[in-house]
Amino acid sequence: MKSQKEHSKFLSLILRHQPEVIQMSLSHDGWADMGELIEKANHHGFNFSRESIAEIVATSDKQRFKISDDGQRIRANQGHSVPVDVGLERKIPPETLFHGTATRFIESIQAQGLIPGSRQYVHLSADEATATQVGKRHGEPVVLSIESAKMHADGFEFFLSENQVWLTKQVPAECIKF
Ligand code: HQG
Repeated sequence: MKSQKEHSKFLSLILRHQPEVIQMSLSHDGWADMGELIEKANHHGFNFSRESIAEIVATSDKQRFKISDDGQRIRANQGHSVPVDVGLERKIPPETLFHGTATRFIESIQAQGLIPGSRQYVHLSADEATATQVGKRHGEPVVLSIESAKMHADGFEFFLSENQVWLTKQVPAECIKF
């Protein structure tokens, strides 16, 4: 039987990256119908119920998902590679934000700055500990300090997702402290 973590990762796959894996599509604002999701995921060996999804959403360490007020739909709060508009809140960032990455990417980041890769945005955090955890996913972690207030003054937009992840389209190398 698959673990709750495997089920959570599968929800991330469907709601952020590849809904087509189970022949679903997301609404323009990122929602998936719960009933359809449960039925189609169950055909792919993932045994979801409304109760088990509610538990994953409630216990997600990063609060990755949100269920609509009427309980009929679910979406990811951030992290998408598919082009959806979750209505992110534009916000003035703090002086400094952090980005966790791996040592093997540093040379390229020094040359290009931070780019979103397959995702819609570059992901930043307000605290260094979170950034270290994110970096560890890719290898030997390094935490970069981002001059976010300076970027904002220069016209870059910042957004804060429902689950408190800071997002921006790109970070020029000259605004990164290595
Ligand atoms: C790196 C997780 C070379 C970037 C986390 C990162 C996060 C470059 C990797 C969220 C580069 C992309 C996102 C450049 C950026 N050259 N490498 N110019 N610019 N990179 O997974 O930020 O647990 O797409 O440093 O907690 O690691 O899934 O992004 O290492 O919030 O909910 O390219 O995903 O959340 O990797 O992680 P990712 P990320 P969940």
